[in-house]
Amino acid sequence: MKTFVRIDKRDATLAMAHIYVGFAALALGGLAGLLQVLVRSGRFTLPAGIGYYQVLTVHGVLLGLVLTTFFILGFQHAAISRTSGTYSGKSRLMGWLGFWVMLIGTIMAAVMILLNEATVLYTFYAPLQAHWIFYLGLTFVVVGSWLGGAGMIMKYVSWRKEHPGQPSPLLTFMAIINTVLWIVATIGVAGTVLFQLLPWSLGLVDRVDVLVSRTLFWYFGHPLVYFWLLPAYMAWYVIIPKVIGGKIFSDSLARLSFILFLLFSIPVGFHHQLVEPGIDAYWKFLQVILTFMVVIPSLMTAFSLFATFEMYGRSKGATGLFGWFKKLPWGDARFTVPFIGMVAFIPAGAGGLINASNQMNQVVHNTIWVTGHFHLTLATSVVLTFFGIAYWLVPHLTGRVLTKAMNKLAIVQAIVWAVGMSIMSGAMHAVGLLGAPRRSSYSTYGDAPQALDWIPYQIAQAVGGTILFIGIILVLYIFINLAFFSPKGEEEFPVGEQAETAERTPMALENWKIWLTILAALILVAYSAPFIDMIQNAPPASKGYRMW
Ligand code: HAS
Repeated sequence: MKTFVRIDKRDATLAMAHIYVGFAALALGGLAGLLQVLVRSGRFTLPAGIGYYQVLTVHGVLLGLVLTTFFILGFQHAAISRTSGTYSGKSRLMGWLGFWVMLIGTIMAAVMILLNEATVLYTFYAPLQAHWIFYLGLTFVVVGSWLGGAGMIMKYVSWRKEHPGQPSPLLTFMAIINTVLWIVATIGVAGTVLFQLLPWSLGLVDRVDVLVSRTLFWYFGHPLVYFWLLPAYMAWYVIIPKVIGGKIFSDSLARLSFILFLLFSIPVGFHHQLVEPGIDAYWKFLQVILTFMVVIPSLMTAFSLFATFEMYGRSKGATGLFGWFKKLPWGDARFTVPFIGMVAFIPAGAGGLINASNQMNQVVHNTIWVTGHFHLTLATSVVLTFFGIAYWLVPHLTGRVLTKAMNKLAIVQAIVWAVGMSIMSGAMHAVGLLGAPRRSSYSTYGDAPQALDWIPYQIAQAVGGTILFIGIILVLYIFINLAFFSPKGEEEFPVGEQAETAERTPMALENWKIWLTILAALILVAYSAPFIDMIQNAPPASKGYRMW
């Protein structure tokens, strides 16, 4: 018998509030992206004195930081309420406090960017300096996310008290791992903002140590990308099996892969700093090895997904190595949209391995290849999966249904996205190998002799980017329809079950003492000696400069 489980209305409102902000950021950030590719083509100039880097900052902050953080927190609140039960008043209050603090911080940062007082790109590296209100806004966003995370952890703790000796629901466990990962990672960015960038922008200190601030940033920056990825993996492991009518291959394997992400995603930030002086080659080497360790849980995920698809296909009579492929529900957007994201993750992950390999990194670092890499990982695999989630989550939360027409349009949207991104990201990868720099506008290198060779690729980027913008209009249209206009009804929040043949989940996987101790040890090994070294041998700090 089909039982319909609806999330409590109050929890649904909390989750939807986050998702509205996320989609508003998508609309504005997407528009900024379109302007950027047009400027890079060398055939378009921004009106009204708006600067290229200002638009680039709007794009990166809104899509890389605001869309992701708000969507992820909204999804995780919903996932925990769905699988561990309705939030207590205290958890929900923390959720709301977190939401408002994050929103206030976002508005503060956004206003400063729009006033051209914080044109520092989404990585806000020193020695670029922004207005202090921008840094304070970022602090609010981080603190707000901690409050929201605390609400989730409170619910998890109370569930475990009520169910002693039982493993927590898989989706809740995954959301909690991602929350812990985020809290540990954001300590780095909070450190640089509070102790370096804020005092410096307020004029309380004259100079800032650039290497220390970049190191603290990348201590946060790499786990940040897994904070984006893990909610997509939650959908791939737990939601997709249910949508296709199959089973989760193994609950234990899924939990183990999330634990490995928690352990190995943090002590690897140096792979973003491989060409930076001031860090001993030994520590870079160690962190490159740890980077290859963090690839393992992704390979486990690929294995588990193939197993789920194959088990399902065989149960439907498929034979041969790839017979299962034909049995998958291609007409269902809840499956097809994230599946396109999975396929994109194969070349995207291969690009990541190239980046992480020290010698090859010398070729691609700071070229637009890296931009191509994160448009495949974040802007395709992750974002398409988020869209795929939104197509059932939004109607579930608003008490509506995903209609046949919207389902069809969602598949068209994903195809448009895949075509636009293949052209744009493909051109970025290719011209990156020819040495085209990232983060630079045509006007800064238009006279360089080699820039002539880059022109066809830049035009391709503009074509791909324009197609992607059509994709954004489509997804916004679908979102508004699902949130406000589609018929009232019951849309399922799909949650998969483990296959009968799988082993029981060992409780050691939920022993936080073990995992947090190993995590702390790994961070100390990877970071303490190089960090002491940086401080002891610090060069004269930089006074900094502004980009406008
Ligand atoms: Fe990365 C730079 C290395 C993954 C995002 N990365 C970036 C930046 C961003 C980013 C934003 O080592 C730029 C930061 C900046 O502004 O400077 N990255 C890696 C590695 C991985 C990786 C080793 N990155 C990601 C993910 C991101 C992301 C995920 C966002 C969500 N990245 C780097 C490095 C740099 C870097 C260097 C610095 C470059 C430089 O010099 O500046 C790995 O995690 C990738 C592992 C993935 C796999 C793929 C597994 C495949 C799966 C799909 C299965 C498919 C199925 C469907 C089942 C091994 C799970 C099959 C169906 C069929 C029909 C076949």
